[in-house]
Amino acid sequence: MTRPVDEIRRRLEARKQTLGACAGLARFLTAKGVCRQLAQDIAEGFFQKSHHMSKLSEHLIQRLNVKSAISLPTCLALVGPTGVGKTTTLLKLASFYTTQDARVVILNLDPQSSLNTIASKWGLPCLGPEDTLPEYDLLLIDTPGCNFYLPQRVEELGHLLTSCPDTHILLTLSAATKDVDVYGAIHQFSYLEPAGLIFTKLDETLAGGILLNVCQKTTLPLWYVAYGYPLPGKIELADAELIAKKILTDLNCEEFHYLRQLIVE
Ligand SMILES: Nc1nc2c(ncn2[C@@H]2O[C@H](COP(=O)(O)OP(=O)(O)OP(=O)(O)O)[C@@H](O)[C@H]2O)c(=O)[nH]1
Ligand SMILES: [Mg+2]
Repeated sequence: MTRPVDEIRRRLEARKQTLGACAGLARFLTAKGVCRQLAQDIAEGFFQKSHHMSKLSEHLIQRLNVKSAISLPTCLALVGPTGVGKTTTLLKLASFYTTQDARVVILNLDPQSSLNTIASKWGLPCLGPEDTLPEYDLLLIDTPGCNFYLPQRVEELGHLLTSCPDTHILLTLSAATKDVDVYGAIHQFSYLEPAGLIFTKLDETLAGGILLNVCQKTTLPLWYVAYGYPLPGKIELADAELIAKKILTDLNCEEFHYLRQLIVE
């Protein structure tokens, strides 16, 4: 028969192990770019329920806000900070929807962009603001990058887009940007009332957890995630399961293996 004191000792030992594993998981998530408080909440939630690794992603999935069932949109304008990959992503979207037999037309509102050259190489109609648009299923609008900390730049962009009614504006952000500037961009670009977010450059960061952080800070849903270069690269409709998997399993550092040892598989 187990003595009560041994039982207490066993429970204390088990509790200590759980606390250690919980701290390990929180550290791992933080290393993956999840902000400290959220990482702690996820780790605690995980250890309160099943400790099975396969259940971990569920704790991330429930915190991701993805646009459900994107049917073919008719008009998308990509706006965002300079260099985040708007033009590249627009071309990826053009390629993605062209392979689904949509008639894609590009409207280039950025005189600096090299979009026209690539679009013509791909046989995609690429027009300027003065041109008459042909019939299309999907109009993709590229815009110039903008220093969003200067409100007048965002307003200018708004004026540029007034000629494009019924457009879903998608704020394009790089996953490899510091959280504070991502939040800054979301705040400053809210003037344009974006419908959702695109995250690019997921291949260039260890810290995909930024997508989770952003979902806690804004109600804007994630529409697309893009990674990979050269073109046509890769673009996907945002899918919570895939994003969670990416955060948990891509580009893992040693801490992940440490974590696996702590959690019963
Ligand atoms: N690794 C990687 N590179 C990317 C991705 N998207 C874009 N890039 C690269 O990022 C750089 C900038 O991309 P652009 O598409 O020109 O960015 P932009 O937002 O249109 O830039 P501006 O129009 O100047 O504001 C280029 O070198 C692209 O090849 C991506 O998902 N992954
Ligand atoms: Mg561009």
